[in-house]
Amino acid sequence: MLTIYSDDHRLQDGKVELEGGKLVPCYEMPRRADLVLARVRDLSLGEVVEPQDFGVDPILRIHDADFVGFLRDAWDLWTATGRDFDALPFSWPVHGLRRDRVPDSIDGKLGFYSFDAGTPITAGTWRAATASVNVALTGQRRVAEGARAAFSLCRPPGHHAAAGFYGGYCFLNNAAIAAQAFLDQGAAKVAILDVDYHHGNGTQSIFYERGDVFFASLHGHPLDEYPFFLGYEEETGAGAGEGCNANYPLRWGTGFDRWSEALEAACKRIAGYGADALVVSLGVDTYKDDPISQFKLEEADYPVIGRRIAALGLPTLFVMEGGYAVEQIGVNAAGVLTGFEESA
Ligand code: OKP
Ligand code: ZN
Repeated sequence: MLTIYSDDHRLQDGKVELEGGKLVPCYEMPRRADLVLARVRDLSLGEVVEPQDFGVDPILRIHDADFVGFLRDAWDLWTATGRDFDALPFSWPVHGLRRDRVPDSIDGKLGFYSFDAGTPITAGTWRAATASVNVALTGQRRVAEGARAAFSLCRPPGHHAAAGFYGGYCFLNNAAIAAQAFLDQGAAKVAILDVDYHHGNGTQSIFYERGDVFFASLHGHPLDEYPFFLGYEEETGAGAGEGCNANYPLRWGTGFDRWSEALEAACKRIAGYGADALVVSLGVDTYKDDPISQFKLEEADYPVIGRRIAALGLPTLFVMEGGYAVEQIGVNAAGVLTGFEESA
């Protein structure tokens, strides 16, 4: 399988995130992508190529122009206030507060365009996030041109980013932008399967009222787990998108027996939808030793996931999302890909 990778991911190297009342070192670190790439090379999974530059237009097919402008300018606005450390928000326009006015203050803008304090904006964030989009789009192009599958080794991840806000280590929604690119190049319907431990709230919200993208997600139950405020089973889509959203929330402690039943159900829904292409939001933070997650998947489970996805028989783009048991991330991510290749 072809892998797409850019060294520019290193430009996103935040120092701290707010977690459980403390500022702790960022879990989402450059070494994650380095170890996935190392494993891809060790296994000789296939060629590794650099991304092409697709510019800002495919990003604007998914994200609001004001939000994209904010991400591009945020670091300059932040440093103009005399600060040279990472930018984190601290106040948000929640219930009853005004969302119809965007503050001039960079601190106000950070809160306006984010949903958590775990996602630092740094000097290199815009370049890293746009490179990650190009990694996704280069893989998408190869699949659209006839490859059975490709692996976009995206970093930073994307599935928590919505049309107009960032968070959850995500700035631009790589998987959503790639799905839209399939449609713009002639696909009638695209499915997105999100197997990351966390609910893909951004991806769901982007496509919630659309019938041309089916979104299925297996994730920690919102009653238990971040991002807490979306991802219930009863969220099935709205308007033209009614019936095109499927959530499989699973409680803390879920092991592969229960998880793979949900995968089977999600795959059956995707098979019934009749997509022309599949985008997989590939997070491996479902692993038993992940430091921020509470599922119990084991190393041997990941190739099984890949085989089940391959059985859908769809042109498939894998897009890297989460996974924070860093020393194991390469083995588990590549495990999915080799499982897929064995049965493709
Ligand atoms: C990004 B992706 C955990 C704090 C949660 C945010 C997690 C973002 C995960 N105690 N911090 O879905 O892997
Ligand atoms: Zn995750």
